[in-house]
Amino acid sequence: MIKKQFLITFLFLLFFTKSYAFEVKIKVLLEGPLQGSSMTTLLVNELKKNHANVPNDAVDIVNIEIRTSLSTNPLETKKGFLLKDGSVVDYATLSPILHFSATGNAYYVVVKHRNHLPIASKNVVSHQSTCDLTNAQNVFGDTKILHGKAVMIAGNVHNETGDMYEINASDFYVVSKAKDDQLTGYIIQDANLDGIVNEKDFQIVKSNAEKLYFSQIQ
Ligand SMILES: [Ca+2]
Ligand SMILES: [Ca+2]
Repeated sequence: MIKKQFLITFLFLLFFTKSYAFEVKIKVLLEGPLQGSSMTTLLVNELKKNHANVPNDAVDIVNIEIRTSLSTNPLETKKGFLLKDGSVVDYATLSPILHFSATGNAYYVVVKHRNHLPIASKNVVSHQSTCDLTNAQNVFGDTKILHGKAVMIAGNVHNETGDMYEINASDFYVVSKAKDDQLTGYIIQDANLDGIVNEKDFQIVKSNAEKLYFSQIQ
């Protein structure tokens, strides 16, 4: 009898205290490779050299952070492949639903990329919803609009400590040198992600460095 009561109590607690892992879908665009409504996938073969299970429509790798506030450190970070339509799939499982181990109803979402400025959600994003960062209304702070969509700003090709979240003269210097050296491959100076550093990258960085774009999210 005691055992039965214990079991009922246990099941009751299990049911009513059940917590779930936070899940979210992401939509985000990178300025560099964006052409019209989708992004180019010219680095896919470079990605395949160093990563397994790379989708054929992968643009690059991004990191997705969830936070309890935009001014605090990430609670958890997940790596994903950004696809040409702006969706993000899990790096390991390729699921379009990103499963975090944190439990909770809603978090801020931050997306980071190796040579674009970070982008963040203006509000918390609910469990099992889509965080659409291509809609400027959903984006924290100033945004850049291209082809009618909010984008992550390209050209942060020099992002060492102290210079990490700003596109400035250092980025301009770094891309100028890489252009002169005609660097190719999977390299940070390739602002438009087409596998070569040339005049196109130079112009992207020059234009954004002149505007001194920076990210309030670190
Ligand atoms: Ca920089
Ligand atoms: Ca390029």
